[in-house]
Amino acid sequence: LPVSLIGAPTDVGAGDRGARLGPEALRIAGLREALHGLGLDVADRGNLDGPPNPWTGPVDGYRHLDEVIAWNRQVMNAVSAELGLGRMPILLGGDHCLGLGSITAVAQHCRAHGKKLRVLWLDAHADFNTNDITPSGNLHGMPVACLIGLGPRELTHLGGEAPAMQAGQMRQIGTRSVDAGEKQLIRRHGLPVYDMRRIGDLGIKRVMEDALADLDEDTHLHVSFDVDFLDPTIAPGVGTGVAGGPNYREAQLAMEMIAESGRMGSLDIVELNPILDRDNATALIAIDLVESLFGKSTLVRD
Ligand code: DIR
Ligand code: MN
Ligand code: MN
Ligand code: MN
Repeated sequence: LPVSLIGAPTDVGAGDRGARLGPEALRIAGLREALHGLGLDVADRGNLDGPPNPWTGPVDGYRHLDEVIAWNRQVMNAVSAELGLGRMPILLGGDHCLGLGSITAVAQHCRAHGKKLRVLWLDAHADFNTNDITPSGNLHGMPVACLIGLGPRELTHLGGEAPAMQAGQMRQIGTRSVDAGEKQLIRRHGLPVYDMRRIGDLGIKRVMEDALADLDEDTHLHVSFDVDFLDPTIAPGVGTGVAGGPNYREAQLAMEMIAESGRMGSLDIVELNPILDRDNATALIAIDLVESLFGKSTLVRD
């Protein structure tokens, strides 16, 4: 499948500024060249345009709601356009509020083509807050709630119909920071979460086998890769790093197993914050893992 890079240089949904530089950091670290080196047809569509970050406080439990809506519309339209061309969109964030626009577009594409949707949410956080339970008002902590229909109408109905997906179509992996209200909401909605405790119990291999179970030829797999999924000792360039994440080998095995499923149809790479990074090391490790996602392996395997 040919792939298209879409930059969305914004941090309107985050609690720290700097994720707006994520797309350039990934380009400078050689994302296009790495994918090209795997034999892929890669087009870089450049960056989307949207409102600046007003850097103001929460209103009704939301920070920068209008700006988050505007950026997500841009992302949804750009991702839709690439899917319509038969290309695989790779969203370069930007903060994780943009996962809403990206996945809304993917869900519409699946509906139109009678495909099943599975979303892998690789993240230290559940991103399942709503305005009445959020500790911060930051919308990068709310996209999963919006996707299943909990949130402001402009976000839950971004694609016209709501919800874009059901909780049961998602698998969260690597979770280790969940707010008090989020915990209750996860339980109430039966959101499938493989937290770090579960990875400790079962190992990453079993967890990925479970998360990738029951995919068939008609399944579109969307991977939403929040770079803070990784342990902060190997990926310091993020705004909200949390100790106790997957190490390099666990992350690489997870990515290789996703590649082996053969079902990935779209990808987000979000929350990279070069301002907080050391020598662009987090962009480099993200690219290394994305190569694994696209099938790079040490040996020929069959
Ligand atoms: C926290 C932090 N749960 C919040 N969230 C995220 O503010 O809602 N950090 N997503 O990356
Ligand atoms: Mn398709
Ligand atoms: Mn996230
Ligand atoms: Mn996160």
